[in-house]
Amino acid sequence: MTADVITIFPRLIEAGLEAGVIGRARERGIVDLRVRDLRDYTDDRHRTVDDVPYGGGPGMVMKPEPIFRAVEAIAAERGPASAVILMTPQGRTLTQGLARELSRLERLVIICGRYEGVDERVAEALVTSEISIGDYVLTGGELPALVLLDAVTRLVPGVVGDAASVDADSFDGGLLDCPHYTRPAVFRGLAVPDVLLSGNHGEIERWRRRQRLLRTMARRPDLLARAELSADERRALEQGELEREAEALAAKPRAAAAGAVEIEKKRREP
Ligand code: 9D3
Repeated sequence: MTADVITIFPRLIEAGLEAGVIGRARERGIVDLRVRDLRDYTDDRHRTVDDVPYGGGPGMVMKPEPIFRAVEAIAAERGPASAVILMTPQGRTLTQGLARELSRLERLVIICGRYEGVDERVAEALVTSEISIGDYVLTGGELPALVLLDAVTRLVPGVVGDAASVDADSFDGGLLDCPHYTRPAVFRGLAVPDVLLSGNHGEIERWRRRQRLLRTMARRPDLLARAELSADERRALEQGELEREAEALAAKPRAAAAGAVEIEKKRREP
């Protein structure tokens, strides 16, 4: 897979792609990720990428010409893109399913917006998908592009060494993860659940599965409708068998910093 990111902050993108699993995948040649400085595709002395909005209003709009030239230059070098993605708050929300679809494509081009937005003709005539990463306001499309590339790249075969940990996301069927612990067995009076020290692998698997169900009920009940549950789990859920324990888990006290207490209270009593 190749991906070319068009941005006015190339160092920000480059820094985000150097570290960790993705950095290693690039070094090993499994993915070919390149950063393009939008200003390299301008033709004026000041390397101008923005202009005032037609119709007036605050802020600036990204000019279409440099973006069209950048995408066309990438196509000339790489061959035509499989998808030209614009990172924008107006896009469809990135999900694991969308990341999976994008990971199967050969050639991605990703455009990062800045300022008030991008000239609409870019969206009309160049872009194949507009994507957002969620409903909160950022200052531009660069961090969203890194989030998208992180989610997509790790799904490319060979990028994550342990295929089981990639598969877990899809096979584990839409439930939240169970709690994890490592040594020591007691830390500042906080003990690891006994079952995890028991060596009884059947019991450990059952405990983990139950924790995942309880956590999902307590924190993300919206996920349960589409989760892959056994017939017995569905039945237990519908008869409310885990309800009280999930409620107790949701109400369980966590670390309390002054400012966080009110925020977390709203989480439990929306
Ligand atoms: C304060 C400006 N807003 C006026 C209603 C519009 C606006 C323009 C540009 C809001 C955010 C941005 C910059 N954000 C992105 O380019 C962006 C983004 C985001 O802010 N949240 C989630 N996903 C994305 S993808 C691109």
